[in-house]
Amino acid sequence: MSEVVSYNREGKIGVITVNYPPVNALGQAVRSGLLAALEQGQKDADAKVLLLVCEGRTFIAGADIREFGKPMQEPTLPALVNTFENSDKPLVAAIHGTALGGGLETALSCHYRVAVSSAKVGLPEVKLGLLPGAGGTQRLPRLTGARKALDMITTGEFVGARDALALGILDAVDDGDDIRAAGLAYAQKVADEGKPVRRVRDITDKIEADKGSDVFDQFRDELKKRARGLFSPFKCVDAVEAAFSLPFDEGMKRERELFMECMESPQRGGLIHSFFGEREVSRVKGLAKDTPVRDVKSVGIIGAGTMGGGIAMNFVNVGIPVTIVEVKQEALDKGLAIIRRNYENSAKKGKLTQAQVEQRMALITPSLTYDDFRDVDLVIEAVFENMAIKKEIFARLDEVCKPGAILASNTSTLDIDEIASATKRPEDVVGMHFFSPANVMKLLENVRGSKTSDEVKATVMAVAKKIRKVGVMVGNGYGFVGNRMLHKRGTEAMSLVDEGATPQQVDKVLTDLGFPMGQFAMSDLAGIDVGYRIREERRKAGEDIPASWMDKLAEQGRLGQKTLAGVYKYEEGSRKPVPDPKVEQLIEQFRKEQGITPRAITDQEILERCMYAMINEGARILEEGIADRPLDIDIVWIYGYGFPAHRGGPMFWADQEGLDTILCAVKKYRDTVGGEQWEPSALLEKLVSEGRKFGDL
Ligand code: T1G
Repeated sequence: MSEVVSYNREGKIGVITVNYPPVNALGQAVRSGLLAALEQGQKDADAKVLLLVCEGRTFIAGADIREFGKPMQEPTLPALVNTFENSDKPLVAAIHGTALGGGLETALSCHYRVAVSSAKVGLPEVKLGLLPGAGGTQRLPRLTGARKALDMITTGEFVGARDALALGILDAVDDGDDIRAAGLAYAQKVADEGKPVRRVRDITDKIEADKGSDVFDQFRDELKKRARGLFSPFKCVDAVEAAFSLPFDEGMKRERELFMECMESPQRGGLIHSFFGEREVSRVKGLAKDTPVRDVKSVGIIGAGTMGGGIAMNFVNVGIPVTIVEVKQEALDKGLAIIRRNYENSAKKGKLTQAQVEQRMALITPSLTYDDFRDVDLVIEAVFENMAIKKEIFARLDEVCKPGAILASNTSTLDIDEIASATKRPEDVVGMHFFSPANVMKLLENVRGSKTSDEVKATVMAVAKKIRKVGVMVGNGYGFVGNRMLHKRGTEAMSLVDEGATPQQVDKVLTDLGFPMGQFAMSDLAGIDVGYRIREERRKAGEDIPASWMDKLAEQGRLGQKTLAGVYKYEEGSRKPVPDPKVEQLIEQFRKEQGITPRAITDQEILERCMYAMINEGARILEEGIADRPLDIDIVWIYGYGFPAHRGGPMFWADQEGLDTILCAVKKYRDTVGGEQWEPSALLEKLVSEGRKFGDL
């Protein structure tokens, strides 16, 4: 018998138990173990009914993703589930935790399914650039009908046990939390009542009901909007449609063909890289697993503006009380009013009850004095980017906060060490860079200063997990990882427009690549004044920052979406960027003043200059150790800057593009465009000369 699957009998019930931590994934050992256990159960004359149950925290959470891309080993999953379904003894699946992907498909090949009420089921393969490849697209619609099956399979969203019961996916839900007992009781009932083998493949009423329906085309149209540029969601619809147009076995064949097409798509590689990357970034290089973590049971926030308010919501959302300090009462009132409005909007959408709104608002204490920070465990400063003001604040925090309190800055560019130098406890100072809107964006760029202690680093990574953010630890340097690379892309985007491109041409190249919005639409969202103030700060600091047509927009009060005019113009109540002839005139005027003769610029040049400048900078960031691994950069960009996850992030994408191609282009632009951003990174040169990739680092 295999180590990971066991068989025993309890009375008339043959019990097949999977125990393969952490999530009982269907690796080769589990698949062959299941097959052997099923065979044993078949042969066990005293076993009238068979029960499939799992040890640990969850039922099978899918195929073993780590096996993808490697040669497929027998038994294959489709063969296994068909063998299960063909069992001539009733098979019951007992589900706890999450029955996902191949796990749910295995349960669907059983004849009855029972779950504890806390369980969830789902077919999230589409999130990995795949589709359910072991019968999920053929069996699920036989239970739920076309629309619900399409919804579950094209979104990958999980469904709770009670809803799954209502949908016919489950046969029973047990209110207890002992899945083995619940499974045995249900299997006993099947045995006692002599319930027959019931194969999902034979259930056709829902198939007949939706045969020839236009729901498939409706989903294709809808996916054109919500899955723009993605490959597998459309294949999911094709596969489910096959269940309504082909006999079962041919439908299974069609599913396999479509599954293999998804497997071969580069998007699968990008999405799986993102899946594991999101988990890997939580393991910080050089930080021991058992590094002590401080308790963070109360938080202080300085500034009730857009960032401060959003940051506060993250903590009260998980029940951590927050004290917000502002300089003036009206700023405080305005900030809290925005937070309340955000929650009430969620309540209007049914995402929160009014009681939950009040409960969260009750966890926020407005204040006008730092003294109210004396007992908090963590303080996050979220005021606008001015070093002098930030140092003043940290000096004050140093006086009032208790020993052991963590002092964090939400700065998006400034030097953490310089901020820390304003205190006598630089080891307790760290950057916690949230992204706007802070209550929505998943990324938290945690910035270690040169003196930040391991305990503080481990604590802010744990805080990220606690407030449901993807935390990435990065080093201290201008713009850290994300903004530093964004700045290079921005510089190239600006130059491309100076030289002849239009803002909308540049933005279209980026949205065609898969970004939710382009460089200039993003500037309009963030506010033209934000970039303008940073440039003015740097000019005041003596840096030679050239004039730009963007400054003229700011000086004319075209600050972006908030003034319904920036690089684009906006209709009242709409976020849709509309090219504005006035801006084109302004840019033409600017070119004249700069003596620039515009030229035709290709989309390929725009792609190369915007993306390769970022990647060259990403390589420098790795050289300097500001990012420990290429995947840290990838996850920062996917969760903080909308880099399309199906391309795996900038460094993963660069490997797909070919580092030699990129280096060649970098050198071309060094010689033609110029600028320090086109000096090839030593790391990039080294990898190319050794025929290696970022993925090899
Ligand atoms: N394969 C391999 N490893 C997996 C895994 C999987 N399916 N799921 C999780 N892990 C690892 C994960 O990397 C982490 O490892 C640890 O388990 C805990 O995960 C034919 C083709 C189950 C909801 O897409 O959504 O079936 O970092 O940190 O927050 O149709 O993991 O500790 O080393 O995420 O509690 C379909 C993916 C596969 C589910 C648990 N299944 N997993 O969340 O813990 S494709 C999925 C999840 C398929 C068939 C097809 C979540 C979770 P480490 P975690 P969690």
